[in-house]
Amino acid sequence: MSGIAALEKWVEDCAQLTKPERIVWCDGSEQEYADLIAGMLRTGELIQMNERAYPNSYLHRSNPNDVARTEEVTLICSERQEDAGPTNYWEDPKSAKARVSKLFDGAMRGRTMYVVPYLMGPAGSPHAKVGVEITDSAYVVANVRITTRMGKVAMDALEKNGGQFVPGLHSTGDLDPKKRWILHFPEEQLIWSIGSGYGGNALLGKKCLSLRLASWMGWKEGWMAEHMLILGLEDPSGNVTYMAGAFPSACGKTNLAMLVSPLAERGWRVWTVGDDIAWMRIGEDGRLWAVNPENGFFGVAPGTNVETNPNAMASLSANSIFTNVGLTPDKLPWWEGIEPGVKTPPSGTINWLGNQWKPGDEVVAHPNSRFTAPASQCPSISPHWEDPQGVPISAFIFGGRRARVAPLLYQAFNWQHGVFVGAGMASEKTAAAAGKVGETRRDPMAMLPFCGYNMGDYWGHWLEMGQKLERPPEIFHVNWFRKDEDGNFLWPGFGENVRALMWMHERIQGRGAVRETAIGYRPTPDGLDLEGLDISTHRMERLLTVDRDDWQDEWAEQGVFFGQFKDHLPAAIGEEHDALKRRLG
Ligand code: OXD
Ligand code: MN
Repeated sequence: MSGIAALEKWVEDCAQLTKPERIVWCDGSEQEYADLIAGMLRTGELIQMNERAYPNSYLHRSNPNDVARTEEVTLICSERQEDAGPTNYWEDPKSAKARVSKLFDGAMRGRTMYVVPYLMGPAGSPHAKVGVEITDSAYVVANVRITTRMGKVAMDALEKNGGQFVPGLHSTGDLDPKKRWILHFPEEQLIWSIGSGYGGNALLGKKCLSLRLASWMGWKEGWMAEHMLILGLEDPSGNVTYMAGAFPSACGKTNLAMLVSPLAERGWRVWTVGDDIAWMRIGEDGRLWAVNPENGFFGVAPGTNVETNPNAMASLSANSIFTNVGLTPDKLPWWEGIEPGVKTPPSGTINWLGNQWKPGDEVVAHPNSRFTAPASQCPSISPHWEDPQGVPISAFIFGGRRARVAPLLYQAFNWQHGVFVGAGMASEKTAAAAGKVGETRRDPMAMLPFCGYNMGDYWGHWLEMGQKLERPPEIFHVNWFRKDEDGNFLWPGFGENVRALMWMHERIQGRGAVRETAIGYRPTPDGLDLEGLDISTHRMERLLTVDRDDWQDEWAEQGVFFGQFKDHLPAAIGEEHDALKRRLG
């Protein structure tokens, strides 16, 4: 939509439909935030945390039926079904609007309607986009204020950009899962979401705008919106090499983006640019430049602690909102793994449902419990994270969670092969989406739930972008999660992953010891810098092995997956699949 008049008209139309008691335009000020918080403390939507340990921080407990993204009610409502493709749920836009507008009818009766302008991307950046979310949830407004640049700054950007904005209508409705719908109208660039107040279902700037609608825009306009962290690897000479990494939800993007290097004394360290989303355009120099459209983190809490991710712990130490974690009697947050080695919470801890925790209870925090924290509080935040033109990307890292099959680390032969590696990605399902955890599913480029158009065309777009780039990024694949026969992880992970980044850095420079395998170049067992790490050559061999039988099965599964895209599957992906077969023998 375009123009202040269009914005006002849309707000009026939404009010007529949803019938709120009052309308509040949010300006993003401190006072407004303080008033919102005070209101939610009164209603019990928020609980104040220990003010000394966690200043200005709050706990929210969601409805127990509303704890994760719900993919089967997330629809792409493109005019043509084939533009949504076989991996998206689709409905004709007219029928979706007719059906779901009945649910919106009167949904805000007795409630406040907040009009929330927000900016995705740094202020003044040519990459930035304005969104306006209408919502009846004060909790959503507070989260949007942390995770985006919200209020006046967005209205100023809207004025400067000629009035362009992406409208998103959100209501929690009655939180009945049967009346929950997250609808995307890509041709119109419009979002409708009802029946959920949680994460990517409700903070419409995140998955809905910045990935599903933005990926469609990028396809039409020649840029990329990806489910990727962005990090900078500083080498001993002080140079920083930027890399973007696609991992499925809850597979360690935040941890990798905020990695604390055990080799910092030798001059290797990691800077954080973003932990979830990258918008990338081709720069005048022919390289790919990335910005993080977000202003904060909506990270998975369980497993986060001072050893696994000290930078996340520092980020969430103030001005944060916790969702569905436990609460100790001292009003501190508690989740599984919050203290290294500690399995049970202090006595008197309340679980995520608001009940007294007792020994034998399954969990204290919900597995998809989250922290919402300002990115500016992250000690490793890059000095360039708000550069309007972004940072130049030298490598893409694809990865997933796989007990077998994928080795610790390998490099694609070239761009086309790398796109195939991304298209062939698979990972064990996590608690970030509703459904069964642990099953392996194919998740190309970690975009399965977020690609707003036909994934076959999406690979075609990747291939085309590669042709336009003078210096396309090198493409790597990692798997920190490989296990031995007894189910133990073979690789220590976390900070030690810097060693994989260092190998990538060497490869980007055209150096580094490799062995060619059927799936790509892998390091030789002594190719990784393992100084100070106690890990045997035998173990490294197991981590790096490419098992022919496993890969033959993998090849067959990939074939079934690719088959559904029919004539939308780019020929190059088919060629790479055939070539893999030949190399496997
Ligand atoms: C997220 C997700 O919340 O991917 O980032 O689910
Ligand atoms: Mn994500």
